[in-house]
Amino acid sequence: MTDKTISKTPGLSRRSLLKAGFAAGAVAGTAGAARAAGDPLITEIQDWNRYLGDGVQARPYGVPSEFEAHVVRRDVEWLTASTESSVNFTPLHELDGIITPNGLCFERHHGGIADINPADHRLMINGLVDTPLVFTMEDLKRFPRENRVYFLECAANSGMEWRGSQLNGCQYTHGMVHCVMYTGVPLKLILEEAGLKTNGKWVMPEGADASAMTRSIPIEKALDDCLVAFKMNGEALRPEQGYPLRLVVPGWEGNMWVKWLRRIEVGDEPWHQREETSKYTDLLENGKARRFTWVMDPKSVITSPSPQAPISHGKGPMVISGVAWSGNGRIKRVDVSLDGGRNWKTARLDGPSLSKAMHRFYLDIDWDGSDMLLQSRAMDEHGFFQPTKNELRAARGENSIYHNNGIQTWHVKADGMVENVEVS
Ligand SMILES: Nc1nc2c(c(=O)[nH]1)N[C@H]1C(S)=C(S)[C@@H](COP(=O)(O)O)O[C@H]1N2
Ligand SMILES: [Mo]
Repeated sequence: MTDKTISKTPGLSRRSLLKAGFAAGAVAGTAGAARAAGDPLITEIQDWNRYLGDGVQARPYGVPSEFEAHVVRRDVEWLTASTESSVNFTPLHELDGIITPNGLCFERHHGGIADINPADHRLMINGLVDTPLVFTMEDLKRFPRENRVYFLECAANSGMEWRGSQLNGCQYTHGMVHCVMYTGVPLKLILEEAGLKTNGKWVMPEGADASAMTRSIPIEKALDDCLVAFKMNGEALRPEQGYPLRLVVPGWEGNMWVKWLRRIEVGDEPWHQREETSKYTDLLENGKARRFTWVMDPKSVITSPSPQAPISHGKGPMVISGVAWSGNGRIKRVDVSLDGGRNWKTARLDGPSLSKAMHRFYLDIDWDGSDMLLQSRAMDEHGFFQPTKNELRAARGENSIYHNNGIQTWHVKADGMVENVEVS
């Protein structure tokens, strides 16, 4: 193969889909090359070995090492008109395992981060209930609570890639997703406390922020696995994630996970709010929009190597790593291709396999130093597969932004650098 078989698309206007035609062979190598004799890091005493370090009062709330300062959420300036109604992205290429650290969870808000004293926060339940109720945070913490690990993905994740490969890094192409452990009260218990009327078929959560985010959720989902959560990864929700209270809607698009949750109305039909009509619907080729696309379909991405995480060690043993998730349940299998989708190997899933949570996969290879077209393809426990981007475009056209779960391709070059490309 030559470089001509691959297209790097700098803008949305130009898309060239070309043929991938090579196979990366496996050649044995060694990961631990012999280090030069007389390395001063071995033979000399270093400062950190000679002097005392900080004491226990130096860091009342711990932060990462100064050498990890590059591991941060990043935004794309041209993407949104203001920083208050905007988004930044999880640095997936720097993470491992399945849990996203709280300070690295991508943020998406429509009216900035609400600043709420929990003592002043209330949750109201009204509408088609026997007894409208208002809870304080303290009241909510007297209900039985649960701990659950779930991914949250914005429906617009990968939306900029619909018409061709554009952004160079999985942080930007796939970073509108995070996965944490929530502690919260099942929404069912709170609705039962108020007493659902028999014609109560929908709920509408509302946020206390300047955008007053509102969405319609069918009662079956509300009574199934939704949580009213106050903790993430064991500590209070971060302000960015809805402190002091957010709704957790497992497996469904992030927009429904209302942050700074202050009210839940029960009704007999959906409300058709802005965020479920003009936004967060998928405009099809025939001009009609898909209504209520709640579930996030199976998706995966290779996080390393990737454009922001090139190969720096040369050929030989290496770890290909990535994440996969599905709003339908567990991930059953992830396949990885080194040759743009012609041949597939089954990756190794590692770590907990939890329903509607992120899964970690690895493929351990011997890299022969030649070009690779890396792809990953997730399958969930119900047999749903990730489509290719062209299959997705054939089914839904190119007007859409939301729900792009197409297979991503990374072009790894002989020098280890990686580019976002498309193949066909
Ligand atoms: N109150 C409120 N809730 C909100 C939003 C918002 O702007 N206001 N944004 C929604 C969107 S579009 C997404 S994708 C998720 C993002 O959650 P995160 O900021 O924890 O990543 O929150 C949702 N809940
Ligand atoms: Mo979103």
